[in-house]
Amino acid sequence: MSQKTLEKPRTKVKPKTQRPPLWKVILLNDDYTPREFVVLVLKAVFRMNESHAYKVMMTAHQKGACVIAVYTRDVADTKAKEATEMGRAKGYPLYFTTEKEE
Ligand code: TYC
Repeated sequence: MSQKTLEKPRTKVKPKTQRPPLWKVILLNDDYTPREFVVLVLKAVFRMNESHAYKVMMTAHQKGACVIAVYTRDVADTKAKEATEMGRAKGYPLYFTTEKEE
C-alpha cells in the first residue's frame, strides 16, 4: 500500500489584494459653455446633486480644472466621452479628460 507524502509549502504566500488602478475624470474650464449646462451634464453623467454639481462647476470655472471623480479606466473613459459629447452636440467646447491616479 502506498502512502502519499503531504508536503507543506516552504514559503508562505502572502495574499495580495490587487486593486485596479484608478483614473481621475477632470473637467476643464472654457469661456463658452453656459454654467447651467455644465451643471446639467455633471448631474446627468456623474450622478451629482445640484449643489455638488454647482460647486464642481465653479471650481473648474475659477481654477481652470476640477477633478470630478475616480473610476476604473473603462468607466472613466466612457463617462468623460459621454459628457464631452453632450457639450459637442450643443456646439459647446466643454471638455472632460482622464488621468491615471498615482
Ligand atoms: N466658464 C464658463 C462660463 O463662464 C462656465 C464653465 C465652467 C465652463 C466650468 C466649463 O468646466 C467648465 N460660461
